[in-house]
Amino acid sequence: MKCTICGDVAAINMPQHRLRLCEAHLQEWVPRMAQRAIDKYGLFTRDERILVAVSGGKDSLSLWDILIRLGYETEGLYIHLGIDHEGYSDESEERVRAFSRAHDDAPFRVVNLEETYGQGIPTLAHDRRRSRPCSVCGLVKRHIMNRVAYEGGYGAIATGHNLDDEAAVLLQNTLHWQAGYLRRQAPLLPASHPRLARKVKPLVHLYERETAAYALVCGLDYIEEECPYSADATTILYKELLSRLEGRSPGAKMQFYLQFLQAKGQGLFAGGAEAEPPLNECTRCGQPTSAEGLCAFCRLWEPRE
Ligand code: Q46
Ligand code: ZN
Ligand code: ZN
Repeated sequence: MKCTICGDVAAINMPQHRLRLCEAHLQEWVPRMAQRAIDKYGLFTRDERILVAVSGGKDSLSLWDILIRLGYETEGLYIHLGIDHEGYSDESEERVRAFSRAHDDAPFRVVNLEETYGQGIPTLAHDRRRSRPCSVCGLVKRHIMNRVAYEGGYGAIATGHNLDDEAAVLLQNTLHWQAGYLRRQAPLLPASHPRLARKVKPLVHLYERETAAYALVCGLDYIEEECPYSADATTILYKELLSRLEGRSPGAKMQFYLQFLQAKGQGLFAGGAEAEPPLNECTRCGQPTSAEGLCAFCRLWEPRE
């Protein structure tokens, strides 16, 4: 198998693009695809500082690497969730540190939940009697990302969601006709309040296997284990279904997602948006909340009666 551009040994075959690329050309092509998404959706400008949410996994570290290569001013944010299972959180943090060292000491900060708030996700979820820690975790991560972005004056928070992630969410939202979610699903989520940061996903045009190949050829040292709580069987099933479609018809996944964005741009889901509830300021942390008094994050840490 030969690289379509230079004829060298190809590292990846991408039938959906009718393209096979060698290691060197893959390292050029992937950042170019990200840049195209940044420009197409107006995710951010060169004047803005970007906070990159990094987990230590291949997608977020690839994203950070790509944004550095593209010359954007970035800072990594690692949230240590206190997940002990096989040292998951410690190991992940180590990969983020190693990435920074390998990239001329790229700046990053760590927010350690146990040190800052006294509890990690597993015990917090257990105390709050949540059967799955992910609902608590999502809330906590969103709050911290917004806080750090606001305090640090960042233009946007970038996450490593790829095309496979977005297509799986889209399939799920479509099968359940979740109009509200469909309306909000986009590569750019605008800031709805001055204290909430814009959320952007520069890798939405890239398949998971493309970011994985990129991480590999760039020699990124990422954590291969998934979070022990991440085995969400439904998402895995949706990804499998889409991959089967893709196998039969290369590009199916990409068309499904991109044509959804296009249809949305043309007004699909435009009507019927529920009015956003008015936002109050949390009396403790000041972050906007639809609740009166404390926001959902601050209520999490309240002692239970
Ligand atoms: S980190 Fe947190 Fe995820 Fe782990 S506990 Fe669930 S939400 S799966 S992206
Ligand atoms: Zn080549
Ligand atoms: Zn609060």
